[in-house]
Amino acid sequence: MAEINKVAVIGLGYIGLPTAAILAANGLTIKGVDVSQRTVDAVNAGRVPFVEPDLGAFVAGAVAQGTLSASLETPEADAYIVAVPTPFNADHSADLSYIEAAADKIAPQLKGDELVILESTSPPGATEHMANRILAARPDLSLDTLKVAHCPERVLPGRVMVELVTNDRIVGGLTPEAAEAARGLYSNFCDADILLTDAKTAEMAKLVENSYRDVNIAFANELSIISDKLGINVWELIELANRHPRVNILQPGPGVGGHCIAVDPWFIVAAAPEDAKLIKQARDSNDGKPNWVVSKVEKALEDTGSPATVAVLGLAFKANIDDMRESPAIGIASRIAEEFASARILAVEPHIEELPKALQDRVNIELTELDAALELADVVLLLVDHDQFKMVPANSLAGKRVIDTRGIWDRPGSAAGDVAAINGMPEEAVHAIVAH
Ligand code: SAJ
Repeated sequence: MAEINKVAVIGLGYIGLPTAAILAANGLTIKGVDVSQRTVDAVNAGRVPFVEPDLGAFVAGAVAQGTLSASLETPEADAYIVAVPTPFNADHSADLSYIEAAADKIAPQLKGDELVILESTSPPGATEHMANRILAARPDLSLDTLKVAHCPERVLPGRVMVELVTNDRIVGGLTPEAAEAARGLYSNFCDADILLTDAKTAEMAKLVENSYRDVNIAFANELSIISDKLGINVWELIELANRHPRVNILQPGPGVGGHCIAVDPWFIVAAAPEDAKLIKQARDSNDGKPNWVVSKVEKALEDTGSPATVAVLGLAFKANIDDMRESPAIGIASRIAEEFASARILAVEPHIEELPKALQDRVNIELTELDAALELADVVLLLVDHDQFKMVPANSLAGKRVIDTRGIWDRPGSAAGDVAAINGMPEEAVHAIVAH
């Protein structure tokens, strides 16, 4: 196969853009492709249209060097990396339409010996589906020369630029030659092991990794509900249990968000509905956790008496990012606004300028600065453990009903100790700190 100098990265989102930028930083010429004019313009101006530490410097540098540019059109290239969304349909099966659209744009550009990589998280068989789509449009080509592989991304949002380099990678080829070629491309920036397999195993490995995490978070979430019922502080419980050398329980929260862990396990369930029982139960448990949080708010509002003001701290799907996709916090904020119509909801999210669309129609919810929200609130509902919230002085919670779904204050040795200890704090406020 010809040497790879020019790479087209299709989809300049949370994965595509970092991958494009790091390849460009390593000397390749990268053409980024996106359907959004706004994204294309931002990248061509050297800007990143979302928050990801260190990515800005990579993109600005590569654009200034002329090694990275973006366009709406798919160009000719030596290699293509498809990093488009794979949402799920109403029945939880995967929606492959973005992959199909990318394949349709790549097909006319091919000469025959290029490398086409699917990075998008996909159900088993999706890489083959993409290849079949290309070959149907280009019957003059075949997998004897065209190389098609799946290289699932595994980077953690917030640490993408580090983990692109340090995480081991799995590369699954439709042919061994495709896997080898993909390994060659990723070795431009990946310092860790690049492990070769077939495409279906690589697809499944990605889904299994995220399902493993989902199942373990579901366990932690179940423990938080049980502990609440039994009057046990779940954060202390987990800390203690984790002192066992072979126990490592994850952290409970208000539910599981993001575009990966809340989505990918469904692809396994859809592929083997009769057998994926534990995986499905974990999805259902994690999806059900927001109901439990809303019931906690209901109880706090009963105690407070209405009309009350509720500060909702955090809307992102996890700490220190601006990503709102599948965020349980947004669903919870929306439901509180709807179910407790007389309550005033003050949403605090330091990473955004305006309320997400899903909340804009709610008349009783407003985006508020942290200090103002804490001052006005009767009930403080902590949904995301952003660093800013960890700095909240314990005395600004005094006298309020506090529901700490992430355990940043409500854990022994952390701010909760301070909250409980502050002078002049009414006894009932101390008891109102909900242990779960
Ligand atoms: N969460 C908890 N408790 C925990 C850990 C996470 O409630 O102990 C929640 C988070 O708050 C969030 C959700 O789970 O709502 C997912 O967050 P995350 O940090 O576990 O994962 P993501 O979605 O940011 O990234 C995951 C990672 N997968 C694994 O760790 C196995 C990442 O490596 C993948 O690349 C990414 O999915 C992806 O793109 O698939």
